[in-house]
Amino acid sequence: TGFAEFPDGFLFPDDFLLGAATASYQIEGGWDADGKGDNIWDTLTHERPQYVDDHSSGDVADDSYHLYLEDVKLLKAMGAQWYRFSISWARILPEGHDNYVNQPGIDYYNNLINCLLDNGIEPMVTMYHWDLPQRLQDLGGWPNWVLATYSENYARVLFKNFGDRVKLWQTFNEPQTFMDGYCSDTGMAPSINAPGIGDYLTAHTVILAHANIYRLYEREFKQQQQGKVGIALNIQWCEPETSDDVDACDRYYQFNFGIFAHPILSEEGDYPSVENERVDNNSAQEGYTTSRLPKFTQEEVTFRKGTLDFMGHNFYTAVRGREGVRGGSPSRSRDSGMIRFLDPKWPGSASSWLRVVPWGFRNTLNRIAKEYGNPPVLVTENGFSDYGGLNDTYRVLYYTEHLKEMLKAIHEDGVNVIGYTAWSLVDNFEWLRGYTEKFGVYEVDFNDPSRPRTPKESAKVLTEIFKTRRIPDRFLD
Ligand code: PNW
Repeated sequence: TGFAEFPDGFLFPDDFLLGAATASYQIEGGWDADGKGDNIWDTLTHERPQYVDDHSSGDVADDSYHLYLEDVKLLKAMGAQWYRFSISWARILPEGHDNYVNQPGIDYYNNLINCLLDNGIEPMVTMYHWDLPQRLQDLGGWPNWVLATYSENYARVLFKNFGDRVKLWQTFNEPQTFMDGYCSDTGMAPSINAPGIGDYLTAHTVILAHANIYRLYEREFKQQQQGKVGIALNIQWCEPETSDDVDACDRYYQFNFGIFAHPILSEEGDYPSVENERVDNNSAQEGYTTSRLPKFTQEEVTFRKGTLDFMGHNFYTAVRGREGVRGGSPSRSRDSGMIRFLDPKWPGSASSWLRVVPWGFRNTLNRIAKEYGNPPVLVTENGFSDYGGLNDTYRVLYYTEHLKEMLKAIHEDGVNVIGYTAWSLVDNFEWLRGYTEKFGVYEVDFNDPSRPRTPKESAKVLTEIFKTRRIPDRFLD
């Protein structure tokens, strides 16, 4: 039975949450306001501005540190039921440690959270969206396992101060992406060139930290606060080049999604076996006495298994994959033994990596459901980049096509997706691309000190969808 025959299938389930997302460094500005400490993106943009396409920074960005009331107005106007934002660690703990809490930072997020709740919008907090306090980077950053303890201490401050009102928590945003900050000296902050080593050490610490934070919540807060804790993992759908390349795509998935999901959700509670085997073998061949992929103790495995109330998933695009070895020695790419490339037939965007492949979304949601026992999934990012303009026809199509694929996964395939936030509420600092690529559904004028926000066509269509809770007929085939 074709979906088109069941237009009601394009309705959102009654309790399904619809909203939008942002992240602290990308929108807040106020980089040194009221006692905030430096983080690794302050350092990168100030010391190595040439790394960013337009040599810009998040010093002011959308100035949401001062204009958060405007952001809440936009959300309210859209009919958003929830808002996913992240907390800047160094705004709360300028030194990274919990010995000193910066009260103006606490006040800022209290004001934002209270304003959201006053407007009937449920807050979801991401604890870490890539802006590590510089003081912790000075100690080695994520490759240093002591950060699994320090991030638990940071999380305790957040639960204590905000947990009476915040019920949805994500520990980490896209560790697959920010681990790249430790495998290239021209990449994401902190741009440390240790491929095939720094990235795995980062992943290891993040997995330990995630479990620490989940168990901390369980021990000290959950009974009283009744919230949920998850993590946001991204993955591109991998479409095999030929039927001989299915395994290559499977390894792509295991090396980039399984690396985090498997230790948390699988029966073994370990890295995917194919990853353990390949990295151990390559390491030995390369002359390393110790595998570049760290090992978990049995105690850690037991402690960690099942530390997830929902799976956060960020979906943007797809790649094609085939068997083959590419990448320096050592590197994660070489370890995975697959070659990824982009299909020129897939429509593009302003971002070199972002091709529009909506069916990949349905496939990915099905894959997650199958592999991990159909956990509740919150889609916490999905969006499209262009170079700006209010008539963002391609963004409108991106959203409507992806929402349709997601609804098929829900209604036809039985995948347990329970919420969705569009990336992003507003145009913002797009990391190494600066302000050259736009992801917002609201346009922001970065040349105007008051940073006015203007709805694009996509904001209007999402408003219609959020309010009618269905895909408008004109977007149905
Ligand atoms: C996400 N990919 O990063 C981040 O969470 C956001 O902060 C960012 O602004 C947004 O997507 C757009 O880039 C991604 O290669 C980076 O598939 C790369 C990919 C996906 C997400």
